[in-house]
Amino acid sequence: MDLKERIEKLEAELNALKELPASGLEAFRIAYAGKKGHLKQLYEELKDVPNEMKKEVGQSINGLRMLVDEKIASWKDHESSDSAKERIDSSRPGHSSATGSIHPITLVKEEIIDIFSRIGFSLSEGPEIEDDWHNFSALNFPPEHPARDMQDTFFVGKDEALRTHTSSVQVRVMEGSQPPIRTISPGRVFRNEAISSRSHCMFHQIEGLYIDKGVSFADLKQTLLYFAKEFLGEKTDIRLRPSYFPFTEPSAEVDVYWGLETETDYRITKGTGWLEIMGCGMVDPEVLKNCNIDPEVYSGFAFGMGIERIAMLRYQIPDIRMFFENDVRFLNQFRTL
Ligand code: 2U9
Repeated sequence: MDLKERIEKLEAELNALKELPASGLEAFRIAYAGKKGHLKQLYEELKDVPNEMKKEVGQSINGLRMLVDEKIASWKDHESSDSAKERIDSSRPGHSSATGSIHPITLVKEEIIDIFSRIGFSLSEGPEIEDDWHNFSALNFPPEHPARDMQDTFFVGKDEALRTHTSSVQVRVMEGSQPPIRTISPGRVFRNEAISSRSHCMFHQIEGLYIDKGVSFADLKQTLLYFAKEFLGEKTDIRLRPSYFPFTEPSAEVDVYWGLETETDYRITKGTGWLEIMGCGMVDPEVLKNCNIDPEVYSGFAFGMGIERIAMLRYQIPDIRMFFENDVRFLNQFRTL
């Protein structure tokens, strides 16, 4: 076989070779492009080709060399991706993804729900957009009460507004069932107020309601004392100061004894040692009547607290706005997972 024929044969062989031969890439490279490979041999023999044919034969060998280079390059890509797969080290530690933390409002809310559920309170929730009846009228707010004003309430329609308290949920519970009723309602409420470090236009409340035959003010005091001791410790004491709400009569503000040991105690209790944590009272007979419960047969108490206020005291958070900024440096401090 002369040189030209051998070149053509090798070219045909290479063109027919679609897959990397089983012997592997290095064996192929040595056979074709190695020191003693086909190409080397052909270039050696080119020396003896008569001058007038050298150019043509030389170009054929160059073409063959390009074909070999192309094959090696394409199989190299293949081989490196295959061997990368083989090189996966399954003993290496995996990537850990960041886990979230539970929001302090949720932590405090769940703790309060837990304490009341231990003495038989059930959970009730309701809509954030309420009508005038459930948010105001059923709760004995007189027609001219300032809370009904645009300046205090966010209206979303003629008769609908964002609820200003979760009492509206409890009106719905009373309308839908007869006593005994023992329920607590946590949720978001909205008030058209200027935002500051102490108040926000959106915050969370948790309210309780207990209606049955013979429920008295003594039951209210004892229930709230139980809550204060469970939440703040066995030594905690409470006191009730007279107050006023349209939906309870009599009404009271509840203080816990916080202590007067540090400068902070002086500051937050205004030098008294006592700290206000919630409001309460006996449900006004008018409210019971509005919700189809006979005030001649039943009586009840109710209480309400702002969850942000309680969480600020528990975790010494100085500014209510921190709850709603979602700054991970703040949120990460409440990791319970
Ligand atoms: C019904 C009848 C009565 C719920 C009550 C309070 C007193 C109270 C405030 C605490 C701080 C609101 O978040 S706050 O601004 N709440 O003082 N809430 S009695 O009384 C009810 C509830 C439902 C049917």
